[in-house]
Amino acid sequence: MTAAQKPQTQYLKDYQAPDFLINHTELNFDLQPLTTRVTALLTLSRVGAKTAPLVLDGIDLRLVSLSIDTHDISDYKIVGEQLIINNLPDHCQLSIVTEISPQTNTSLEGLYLSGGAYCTQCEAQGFRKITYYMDRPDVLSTFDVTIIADKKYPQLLSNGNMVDSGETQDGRHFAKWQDPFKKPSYLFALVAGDFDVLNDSYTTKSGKNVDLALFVDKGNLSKTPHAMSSLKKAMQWDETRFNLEYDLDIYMIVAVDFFNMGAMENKGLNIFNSKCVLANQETATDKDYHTIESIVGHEYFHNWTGNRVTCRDWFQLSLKEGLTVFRDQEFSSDLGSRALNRIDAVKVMRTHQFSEDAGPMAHPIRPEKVIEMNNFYTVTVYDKGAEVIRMMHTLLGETNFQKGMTLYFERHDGQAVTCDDFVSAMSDASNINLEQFKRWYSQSGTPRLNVQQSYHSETQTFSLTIEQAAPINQPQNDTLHIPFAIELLDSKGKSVPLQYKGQSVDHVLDVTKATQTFNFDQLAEQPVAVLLEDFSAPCILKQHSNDQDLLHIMRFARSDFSRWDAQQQLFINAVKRGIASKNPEPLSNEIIAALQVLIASRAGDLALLAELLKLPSFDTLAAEFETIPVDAILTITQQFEQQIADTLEQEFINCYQALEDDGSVNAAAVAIRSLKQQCLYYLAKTDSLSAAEFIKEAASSTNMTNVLGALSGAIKASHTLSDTLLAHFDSQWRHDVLVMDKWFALQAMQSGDDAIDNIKALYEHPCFDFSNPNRVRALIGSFSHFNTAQFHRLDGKGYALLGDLLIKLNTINPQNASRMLTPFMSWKRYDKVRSAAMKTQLQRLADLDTLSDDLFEKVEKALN
Ligand code: B3K
Ligand code: ZN
Repeated sequence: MTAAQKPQTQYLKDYQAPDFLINHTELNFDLQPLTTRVTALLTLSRVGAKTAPLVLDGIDLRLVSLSIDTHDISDYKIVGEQLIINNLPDHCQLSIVTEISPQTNTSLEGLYLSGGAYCTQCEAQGFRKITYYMDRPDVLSTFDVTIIADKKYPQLLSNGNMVDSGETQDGRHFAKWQDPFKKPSYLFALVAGDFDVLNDSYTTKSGKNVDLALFVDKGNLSKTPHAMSSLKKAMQWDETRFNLEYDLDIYMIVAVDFFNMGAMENKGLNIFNSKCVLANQETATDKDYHTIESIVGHEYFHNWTGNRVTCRDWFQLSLKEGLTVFRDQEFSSDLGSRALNRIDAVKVMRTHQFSEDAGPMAHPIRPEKVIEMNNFYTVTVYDKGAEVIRMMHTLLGETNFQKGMTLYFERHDGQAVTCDDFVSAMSDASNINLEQFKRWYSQSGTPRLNVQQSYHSETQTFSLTIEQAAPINQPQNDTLHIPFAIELLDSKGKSVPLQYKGQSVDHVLDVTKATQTFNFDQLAEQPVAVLLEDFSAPCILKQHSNDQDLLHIMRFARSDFSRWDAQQQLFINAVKRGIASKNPEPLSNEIIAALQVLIASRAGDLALLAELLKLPSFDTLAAEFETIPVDAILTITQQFEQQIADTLEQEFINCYQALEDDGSVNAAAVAIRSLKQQCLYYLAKTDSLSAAEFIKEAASSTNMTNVLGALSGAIKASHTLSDTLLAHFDSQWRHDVLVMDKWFALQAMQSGDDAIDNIKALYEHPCFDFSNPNRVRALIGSFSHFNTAQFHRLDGKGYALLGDLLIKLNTINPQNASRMLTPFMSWKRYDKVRSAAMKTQLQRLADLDTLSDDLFEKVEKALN
């Protein structure tokens, strides 16, 4: 790659306000598969220097004409991906006619035609593939959009309200939409297709009627009620908890099959990946139901946190994403189990986010430099971003936090702002100083906390000394402001009041120094400390808890999250001991006994109980080691699971039989199914006849949660029933590609020497399609993330499978390629043979003549 070809890096420090505003945008689309004509009429006004040219972004566009107030313009040039126009008057109407080819656009960015419908994806910088524009989030404009298309696309949709529609003279038809709210180009959307529609309505708390419409492929109406009811729950929740109401007369969601991510919050016209909308009990699992509710909520919540107040520049992405993830997490927690939602969020942090933050793609939640913006829709910006908001919520409390939100909207409604603006609103509304706290926005890496405990019986004093150690592999490590929540338990398991010298002490300790000691007195015995309760800060906690303390916490902590956390730590300790010793000990009797008590009790939140029975994932365990001992982790976890399965077989059978699943979708039934599945997971590892019977029974159920539980349990245990069950599933579901994705994901889990060849053979399956991100992720994403033994084969065949795929995707869909690359990013953390084999694959990519910016940025970082 020559210097001229090398992708350009953009820096936050170089931000400059725009020289022009686009007060109004009129767009006219004449939709044709290979030649869609886009006419843009931009009402411009100069706000920068008199001499400044107008610089518009554009990619893959054929410029047909450029005129101003009816005169053609000649004083322009196209340099790379920019159209530069000199000598424009201070106020003018610029007309730009371009042509694009939606049918050949496989990047799924800009305007594309797939699965029989036209649709758009503009965030972050896809609008420039539609027309020349100031494609940056701080240019806000009102939009009028006219869509003309063949009648075989009966629905023509865009943002805002439909103001006109009818036939054209040549027998086609049109619709005209107006969006009264100013928005940046990334929130523009257009859809043209032939859909079934579920209509509904919602009355806001101030009495405004909002039409709701959910568009899906023909024949899918029976799979829409859950998404619609999720939307109404989200609308109501945002009114109750955040006092935020919807603002347009109509809210539309369109589900499409070809989509690069989950969904997109375009103003008034959300576009969703069909897998995040469609669900009924036969085709979707309970987990799918939960995901749909959460994503529908997330996109809806963006209407205020993202659309009404948007980002000044893309470095500020966490302003809307971190905050909106926090809001969707709270939505799920208020509606369902807070503990389980917290556990899920923390699993993501401790596995994906911590590993990103310690690897070559580490970046602060507000990145400072970017080559390809699409590479920064990361677990760091989203999930760590949400943790940062959560910490502010912990420091301020709900009342002050809501005051901060109100002030944020008072100050910034209709604006494009920065993360600093958000923190200022929070700080000003609460009178809490957040200056030091702001460092969370600029520092990458996971802070490590070393905690020492000491107890002095003479003074009945207990001390906790917390030391902030530098994150691994990260340069900057200024001392952070960390809310560190604790609970102290006495030997009977009672929570003891926190006090020192006659003053009560808040259970959230304000850690602001590099080393800080907190004292507590009036303690007649040494307490057991529950540390970083509810994961109150995204840190790695280094402590030396013994198994006795962990068992005590697991039994008595007030936080369900912390009980689960202690259980995980017990397993982690056992795995580490096992790996360190030549003759690994089995799990201790105490641990087995604790599990036995849990299963026998079948009490409390059964879904939490199911979680408590699970060993930590491979990724969780891998995070404990500098060089990941792949084989040792796999061997020891298999041994432990076999031990649990064999020792507690009868308990699992009893539990499985005692639980009655009535097939409904309420929380109690969902919890029962998840516990039954966990029992089956272990039972599949035994030769018990009951297991085979249960598997057959569940696999033939009409509830997808049960079917998938049975199949995945059987396959992971290499149960003799696996092949028959998989073949049956294929013949039963071939007509439904979303369900077949579950089958591809199961196939990806296979073991044995021929696993790679078998997986490759599935590329020929009639349902497989390289240009559909769902299919690719189901098969190869599942393989590279979850089939640890096969992906990390010592002969390198697993890596080559992914490498070959990435080379193919580099041209078809760079965004998807870049996401699929992630497992290679941590190549340096494996043993010599494996890391060399992974590096070979990265080098193959680096050597390509035409490497997309998306892959270039990650490959270059990984190799340097
Ligand atoms: N804002 C979109 C993500 C856009 C991704 C662009 N590569 C969905 C969301 O976070 O709600
Ligand atoms: Zn979002």
